[in-house]
Amino acid sequence: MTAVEYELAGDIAVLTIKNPPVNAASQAVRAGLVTQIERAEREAKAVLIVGDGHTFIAGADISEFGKPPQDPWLPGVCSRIEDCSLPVVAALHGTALGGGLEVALGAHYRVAIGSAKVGLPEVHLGIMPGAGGTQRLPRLTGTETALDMITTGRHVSAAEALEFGILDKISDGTPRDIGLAYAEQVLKEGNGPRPTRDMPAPEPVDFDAWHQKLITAGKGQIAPATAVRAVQAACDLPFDDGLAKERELFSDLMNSPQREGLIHAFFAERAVSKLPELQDVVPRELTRIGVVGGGTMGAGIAGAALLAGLSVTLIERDRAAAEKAEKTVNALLDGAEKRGKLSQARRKDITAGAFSTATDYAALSDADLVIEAVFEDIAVKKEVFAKLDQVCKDSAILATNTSYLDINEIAAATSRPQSVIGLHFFSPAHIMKLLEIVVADKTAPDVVATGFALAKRLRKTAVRAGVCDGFIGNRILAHYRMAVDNMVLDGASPYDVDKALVKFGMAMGPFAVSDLAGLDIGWATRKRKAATRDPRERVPTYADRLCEMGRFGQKTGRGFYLYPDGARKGVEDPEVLDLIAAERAAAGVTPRAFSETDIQTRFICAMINEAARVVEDGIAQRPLDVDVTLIAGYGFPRWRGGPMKYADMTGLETILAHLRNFATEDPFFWQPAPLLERLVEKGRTFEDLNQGMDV
Ligand code: T1G
Ligand code: NAD
Repeated sequence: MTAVEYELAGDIAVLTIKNPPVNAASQAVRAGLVTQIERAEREAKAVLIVGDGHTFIAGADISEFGKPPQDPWLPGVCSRIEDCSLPVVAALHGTALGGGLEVALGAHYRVAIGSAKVGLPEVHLGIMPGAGGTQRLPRLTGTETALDMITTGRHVSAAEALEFGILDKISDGTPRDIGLAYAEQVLKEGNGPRPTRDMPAPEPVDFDAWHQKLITAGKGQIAPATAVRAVQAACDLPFDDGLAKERELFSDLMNSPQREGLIHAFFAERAVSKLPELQDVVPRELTRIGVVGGGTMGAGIAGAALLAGLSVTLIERDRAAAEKAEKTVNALLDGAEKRGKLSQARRKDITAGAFSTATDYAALSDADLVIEAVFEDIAVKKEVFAKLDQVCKDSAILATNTSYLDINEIAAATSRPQSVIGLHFFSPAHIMKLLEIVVADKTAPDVVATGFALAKRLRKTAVRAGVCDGFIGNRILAHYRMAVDNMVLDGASPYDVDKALVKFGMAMGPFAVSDLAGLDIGWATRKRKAATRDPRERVPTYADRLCEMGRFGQKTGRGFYLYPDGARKGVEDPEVLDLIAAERAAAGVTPRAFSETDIQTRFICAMINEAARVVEDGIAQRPLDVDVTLIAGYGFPRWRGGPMKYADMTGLETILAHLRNFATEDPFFWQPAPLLERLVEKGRTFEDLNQGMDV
């Protein structure tokens, strides 16, 4: 099979790209385009380029990144298309992204079907357009629009693309038919090639302001700001010099660790849901969802399911609580409607019965799946599951949203442990991307498969986790939290810790996160764990003092930070520093200084060390599952690829050396994970484990 098929339709050479699943511009596609353009010049009067299957071209072939480049390069291919002596039309459907849009910009005319989308999403991969996109797009759209598209990477609808001047026409029909019709019209009107490079250079804008804005907004990510300089070159330099500047900046980004991190994240996010054991397993049907408990999580889960087109019955303890939950869900739906995420028709369905509340569990008799989100108390949960087991139909799946509790114990309260699973959503549940699918000892494969199918329906990133205290994410969180708490006890200010970690790229500092989630959650966990703690463990108690003062975080207006008049961004509070100083004195600690690097190193080493244990214990199946969990649920910078990728890129021996060094102060907490020691000893990496190597 050739990657670019050639066919003569009258005077028009039709070049069809065939490289499933997304027609990525692989070496075979690039070479095929050049060969077939040359053939068309000998045999035809015009050229049409279309994609076979679902889409035009989704971009360069990402799997070739990091490997030696193979001729012909995409920039040369786009220029060759533009230099064609015949008029070239590109007809778009599906997505024309990155190098795909650049191929279309190399063509002289562009048409699309109405559902097509175009974009230059390279910044999401840590790079920028590298095949003329930064030079040709602004010539068509003007500088501001091109800067917006290139620096956000957003997908633009066909209608917008027409308005921006990217498309010449939108038509109904197959891409081949609408493309042929347009090419015939071009020939009939006697129009020849119309190279974008010959269009006037775009007008300059305040590029320094754009650059500065994107440096600040990038939180460490450099690609969007770098792309600004390439667009600037389109305004300042002749076309060929602009292309050379684009190539130089592109190569810098291609060789950056950020590109490596983001490409890892891209493939890891797709690998998490591909579990060999589920390959031939058919998920159970899902139409009706039950939710038990309509508090913070239950209401959010109900909202997420309703937004995905499922019907929901929510159970609360009494009528007043049910009405309160109904209000919360409706407010959440109002918000989604305002943001254009919910159609009026669907809203009507929801009001007409797709959503209901009840206090009697019998209302769940026909539910396909029930998700429990009641208080985090094992006795309450067991009682709820025993009741569900009685009222729900035999095929129904019973899921718990517990954050920490033992799902095997919950499953044992039912007569159907094979149908019990953990579905651990994150707050706010209708927004956060992550869903941990927690598989208990007896959970059946089709129940696991149904969890993944639900996640797909809800557009969430699902990661398989095993049962332990905190599963993947919260278990690792508890450990790195302890590392930062210890640093504060030893002399660091929580505010400096937050600043250092935001600088590292975390979405929020850990103390600001605690204030958002509520300090009472950690307090309850510390009390729960107190009885079983290893006596060698250091347990900083200053957060308990804050809780005793009623400082539970944002919801009480005071936590680690102050939130005057309902402010969402906290203000530092000297009283908290005094309280911590008093705790240090009581514990006999002489405070010492921690630099920004000290804080970042301890934080990331604690995270990696516990993550290695989580992998060794089989709680996460592969290191990449940890990476996706931390990125999608815990604000870890995507451009660093996740903690395990970060560890590989830093060098595992370096991480181990840090751990051994910290262990001289606190041997219990910093004891290196055996898996990490083995990997270093054998010269292996976490990526080797991702690839299935046994170490
Ligand atoms: N290269 C290689 N494989 C790709 C790919 C690509 N560009 N895009 C997708 N795949 C694989 C993906 O790994 C998965 O494989 C399958 O296709 C289906 O993807 C010079 C530098 C197109 C919107 O960034 O955004 O052009 O897991 O599950 O939800 O400037 O994929 O089945 O084995 O995501 O329907 C710019 C990236 C590249 C687009 C489809 N392009 N892709 O979404 O399916 S850089 C992108 C996407 C560039 C030039 C440069 C999405 C999609 P498998 P999927 P989907
Ligand atoms: P919440 O206190 O806001 O809500 C719990 C709700 O359950 C209350 O509205 C209560 O009336 C209701 N309820 C209690 N017992 C009930 C019963 N027997 N039948 C029906 N309703 C009952 O709690 P939450 O924050 O929504 O947490 C719920 C669960 O989700 C917990 O297991 C928690 O660990 C987990 N979780 C919470 C978060 C979070 O950030 N809040 C994140 C992930 C998971």
